Amino acid sequence: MDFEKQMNDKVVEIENVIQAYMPKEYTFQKTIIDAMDYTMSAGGKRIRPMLMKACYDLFGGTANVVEPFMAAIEMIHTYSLIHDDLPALDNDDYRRGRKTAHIVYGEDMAILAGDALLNYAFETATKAFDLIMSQNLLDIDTETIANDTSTLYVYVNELKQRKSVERALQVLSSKPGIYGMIGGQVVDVELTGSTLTEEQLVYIYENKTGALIESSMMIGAILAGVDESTIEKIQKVAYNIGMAFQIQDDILDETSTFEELGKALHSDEKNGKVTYVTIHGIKESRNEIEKLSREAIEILESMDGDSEFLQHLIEYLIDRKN
Ligand code: GRG
Repeated sequence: MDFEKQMNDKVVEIENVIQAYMPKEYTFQKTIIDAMDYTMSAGGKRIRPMLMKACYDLFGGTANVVEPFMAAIEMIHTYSLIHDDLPALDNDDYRRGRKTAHIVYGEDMAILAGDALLNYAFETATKAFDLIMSQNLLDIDTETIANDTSTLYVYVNELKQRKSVERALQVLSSKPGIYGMIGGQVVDVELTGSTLTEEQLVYIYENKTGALIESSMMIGAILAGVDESTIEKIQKVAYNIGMAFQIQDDILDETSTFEELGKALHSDEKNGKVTYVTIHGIKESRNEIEKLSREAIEILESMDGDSEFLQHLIEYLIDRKN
């Protein structure tokens, strides 16, 4: 099957997963449910859940335990976009081809919608525990479990899955935080308008953008039950993808069109931001993207499993037009 068709099919699957996990019930707080849904349902490439699922598949995952995490990572990403567009930060009027949340719902509701999505992401991810409960083993007394090999087998298996979900939750909660995305965003905001050292620029990119990409791919691998050294390799692949993705984002900010991007161009220049492109120029930036993605593909090739889709996805990401 050609890559584009495969990718479109996967986006449809992801949209269904996201819809299944978005909140539906409300009473007096309806506005916040609408505001959350407004930016979530505006589309977006759904790269993070796609990378997560691709890693889960690559390492032999076959269950639906990954689905609440796929929805959760997109909720966290969307919260960051809503907050990033606020007047106090980038002050952008368009996102994903629509007026931004604060323009439509007001600044107060946009702040709350971002907060709500971050919180709901964790409510959603913890639903993974319900999906791995094969039966209520806690109701069976310990002696019965110990003496019955088949119950013991189910028990130990469930325990392993619980450990994976716990580990995935740790990654999901730490990567968007102060040692990840928020850390990168804080430095980005503080140093806007200043000249940056290469070290500061790398810190911003690996955290502001890279952390969520790393968490997506690591969670897919963790839930599939891989060992530590494989998690480390996947983290390195994700690191390179994150850096390349952000440099490509900088290039698109200078070279794309409003129609393709679904948001205003030259926002870095408007906000006085130094980027990889302003420091190194477009040609060198493209070479760096090429190098980072080649390295990522080489690591994937050195690993067991069929990573063809993931490799095509990396190529698509570095060549993307939006
Ligand atoms: C304000 C809490 C807070 C965090 C800000 C993610 C972020 C950190 C800001 C968003 C703006 C930005 C340029 C971030 C870098 C990561 C990036 C390129 C985001 C856009 O991701 P895409 O291209 O967007 O995947 P879609 O709309 O396709 O989901």
